[in-house]
Amino acid sequence: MSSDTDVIVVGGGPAGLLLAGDLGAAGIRVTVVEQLHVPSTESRASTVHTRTMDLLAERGVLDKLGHVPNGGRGHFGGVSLDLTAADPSHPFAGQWKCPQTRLEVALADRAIELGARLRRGHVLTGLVDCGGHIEATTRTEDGVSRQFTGAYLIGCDGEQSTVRDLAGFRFAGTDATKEMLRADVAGIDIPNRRFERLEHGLATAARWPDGSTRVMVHSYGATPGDRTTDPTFDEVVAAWEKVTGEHIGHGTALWLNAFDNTTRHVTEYRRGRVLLAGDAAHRQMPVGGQALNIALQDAAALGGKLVGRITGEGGDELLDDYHRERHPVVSRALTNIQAQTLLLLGGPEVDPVRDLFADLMRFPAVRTHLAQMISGSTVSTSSTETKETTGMGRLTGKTALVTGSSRGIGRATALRLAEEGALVAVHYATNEDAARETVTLIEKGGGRAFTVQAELGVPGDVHELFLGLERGLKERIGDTTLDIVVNNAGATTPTGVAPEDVTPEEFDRLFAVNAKAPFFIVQRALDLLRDGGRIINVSSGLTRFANPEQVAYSMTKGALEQITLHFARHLASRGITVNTVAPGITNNGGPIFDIPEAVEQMAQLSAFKRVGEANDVADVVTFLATDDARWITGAFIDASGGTLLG
Ligand code: NAP
Ligand code: P7Q
Repeated sequence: MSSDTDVIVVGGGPAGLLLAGDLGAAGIRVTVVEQLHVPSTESRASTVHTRTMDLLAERGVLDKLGHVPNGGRGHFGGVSLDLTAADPSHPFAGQWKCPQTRLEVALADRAIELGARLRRGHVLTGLVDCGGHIEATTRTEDGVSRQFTGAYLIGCDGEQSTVRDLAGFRFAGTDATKEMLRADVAGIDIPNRRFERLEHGLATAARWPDGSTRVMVHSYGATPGDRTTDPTFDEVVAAWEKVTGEHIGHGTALWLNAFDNTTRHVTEYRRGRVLLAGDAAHRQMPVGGQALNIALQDAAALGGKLVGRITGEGGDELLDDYHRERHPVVSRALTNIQAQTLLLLGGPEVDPVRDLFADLMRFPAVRTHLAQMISGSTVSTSSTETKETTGMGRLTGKTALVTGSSRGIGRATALRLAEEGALVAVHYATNEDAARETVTLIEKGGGRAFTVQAELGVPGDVHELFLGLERGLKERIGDTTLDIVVNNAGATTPTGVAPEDVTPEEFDRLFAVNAKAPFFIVQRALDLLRDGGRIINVSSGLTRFANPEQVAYSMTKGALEQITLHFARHLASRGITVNTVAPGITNNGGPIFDIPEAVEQMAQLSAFKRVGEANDVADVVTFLATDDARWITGAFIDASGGTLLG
């Protein structure tokens, strides 16, 4: 049997149902496949933040929820924080309480009213991207398999997402290092506790209206080990006793659960016709109740883009906008959740940080900032925006290409330029993961960047580079204007090769990557560069410091420096400056910098008796990129910590 639909949503939790309703409202045919036969009654999230309240109100869902009580003050990592600080005049300022089960019922009713089809009892077993459409195969309990076809398939299938696995999304992050146990216990009478950090761990107890008590406990240092099942009541009893001294073993466990601080985030929210939203796209520790809120905010953002795409308002760039919007926001949320986890579950060693944090939280601006981040407010939470509004970013509105910025000096430079507000093209040759990590680091800091792949030193290299660069710029700023070019990528020769042993092939390779490619990059960039632009060539102190083993490499750098001299004259009429930065030995994260004896030896070459750090050089490059360096052109800037002083 086949069932044609525009969008297949896998997972009938809050994110999938909100999305299905939004698509249905726009007249889009949507089928939700959900493995559970009946909605889950398990006790899950209940905190609803301001932005989510807005989303629910806009969709008429809030009215269907009945009374949604205020959830009182919030906290940041257990340090009390009044969330109304995000925007005290907002009608939904603060946090609100609604059990996830009730929310799911209301969202499902709405989705069905708006024409979505909800197919329960279907487990997804396969999906195939057929180019023009997606085919999904499901299996029901009685072994019947069924096919659904749709233009797009959305994985809203939670933490253990099958869609994520089947479609091959990369789920990058870190494994758990801390575990917390939770239980609802009947028949005990213990005092309520709110995130009490005691000598041996953290304890929370809250009496439910039905008389049972929700306990949560972390014994400092407790890790999940290889846990695959829920904890036993005995485990909870033992941990509770260790941390609080109270005995609860005579009670009856109604619900037992463990959670940990595994943190993962997909590197892309879209792969072809498959997109993810909610816990399928990110896993985080459930502190502060952000997961449900982030999931609903994902779904709402995706809904708008999908409607635009399917009704023909825009092309696939709309779907990539979804990734671009949500990835940085969620990355920041994951960072704040990790910080909160440390503040809550770190042992006594985090006490000074907590004290300092509590001290900082006395400042209204800090409270507002944190509360906005948690509330999902649209009010500026990104440092780029802050820089734009305060005029702090020296490169705001500018674009930059940094070749070889997957690692080392190039990565540090990309990060610094982005911190100053530039949109950065992160170029790499083969190390895609590292280049993506550079982009993620930039986005975490509130900046903007994208990757561009091209191996330099081979035929067609510069053309390839500019195809990627121009496409990336066009998608983001609508044109291909370039302000800053940093020729940083460089091939080096292994140490220990005598000048006598340099082969013609090695010599040609070095020249192709280090001199020829930068020349044609500059030539090709001339059409894109705005007047007042910047070209910065990363050479080496070895053009003025003899090291016979590096003669061929140094010759290429000598050639590179000629670009600076001649193009500085050529481009001065356009206000474009061209300069050379010459690092000495610089820690680029390579293995040699892990050997203390080698580092000690290399350090002796600098007047300051240390090796350079990538940021030492990146700061110089960044300075040259700013308007502050407008009067410097054709210069050789020694950034070697005085290595050339002799
Ligand atoms: P690195 O850590 O070795 O990284 C090299 C970067 O260049 C990577 O992003 C790499 O991309 C890219 N790259 C290398 N060969 C390439 C090719 N054929 N085509 C395209 N991209 C290529 O570099 P680094 O040590 O930071 O050095 C950066 C610049 O500073 C170089 O020009 C170097 O000569 C100069 N420099 C370095 C030192 C030092 O001590 N580190 C000293 C003086 C000057 P993948 O990741 O994809 O491979
Ligand atoms: O010694 C360098 C040096 C080197 C190397 O050792 C080997 C490597 C990492 O493969 C390539 C390399 C690139 C360089 O630019 C330098 C360098 O700049 C340098 C070295 C030793 C003493 C002074 C230097 O710059 C002033």
